Amino acid sequence: MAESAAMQRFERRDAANPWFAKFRYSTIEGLGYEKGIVRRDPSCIIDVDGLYFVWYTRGAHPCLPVGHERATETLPAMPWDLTDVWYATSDDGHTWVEQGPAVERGPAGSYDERSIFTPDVLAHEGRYYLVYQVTQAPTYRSTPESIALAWADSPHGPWTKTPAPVVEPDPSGEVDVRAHPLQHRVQGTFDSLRVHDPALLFREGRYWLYFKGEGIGHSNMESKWGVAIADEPLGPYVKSPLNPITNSGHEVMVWNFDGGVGALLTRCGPEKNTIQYAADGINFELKATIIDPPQAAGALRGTDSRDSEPLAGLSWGLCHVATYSAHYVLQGRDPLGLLAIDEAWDFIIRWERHDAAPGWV
Ligand code: AAL
Repeated sequence: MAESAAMQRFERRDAANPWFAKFRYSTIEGLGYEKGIVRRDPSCIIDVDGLYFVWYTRGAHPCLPVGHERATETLPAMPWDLTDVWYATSDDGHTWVEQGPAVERGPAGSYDERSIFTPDVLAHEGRYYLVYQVTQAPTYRSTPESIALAWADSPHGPWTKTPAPVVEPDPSGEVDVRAHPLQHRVQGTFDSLRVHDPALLFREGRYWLYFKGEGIGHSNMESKWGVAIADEPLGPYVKSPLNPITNSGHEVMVWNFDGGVGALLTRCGPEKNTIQYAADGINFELKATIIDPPQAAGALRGTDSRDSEPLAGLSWGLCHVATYSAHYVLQGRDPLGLLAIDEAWDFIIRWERHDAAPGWV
């Protein structure tokens, strides 16, 4: 019997796919909406002796972001400009207590003088590692961004920064720093302008630093991911010759599973809103197409999810609501009360994966 083109490529129902996920959202205490304060890009969450820890971008700004043309030493260009990395703790994952700064901007002239943002955390062999983005002043539309790292013996710090960034943009391409990346003189590779959204995994005895690239001569909305690998946690990190290792995805969310790496790709590219898996950490395969994933998600890290189900690394966590977030118009309803917000200060909410009622998938 003849089959339509669609049915010829149909593999399995979502309900029968262990990689398929649905998500639901709730507001949280302590890191929620607050005029004048930006909180965004939460890290993964770690459980240290029964207490949850999260790190995130935090800025106390005199006004909403003014754009790169009007930014000054005190006026932020973007929500993640003029920020530091703060941390919070929680007993239950719903009520969070903001503890204060973890890693702050460095003095004038240092590699992280302008902003520190978008952290992720790795707890490994009794030590804690934070990876995050850094910028120098002044900030223009095509100012480069790098990834730096700090380590501590306690999740409360104190944190020791590496003397230099650990991942830098690829040195290809040419653009005036004040111009838009698409007004390039010479097009560069996918990560020639900025490296973003670091996430650090330990696997096969090495440190795998996944990141998102923004390229000279490329749209910010065609983002792709790369990976840089090191034998020691503080580096040196060497970029994979197979980068970019995804063709889609925005903020990086990866987890260990069964010796390989699971990934949640959102917002950008032909494979946006998918869950993927790479048995070797590099060659990703599409496993499920999903709807309404968390934006800039951080998930509860398991101690060892190798023998559990594929999405054990994606059980619950935090994510942010930014001006572009789909959560603002969640299927025409507004369960989080977000439409009452009149100024776009980014804030953090909770997501959790949930099994839909039979018949929904
Ligand atoms: C986010 C991330 C990175 C970018 C900015 C802050 O969504 O992709 O962190 O630099 O936006």
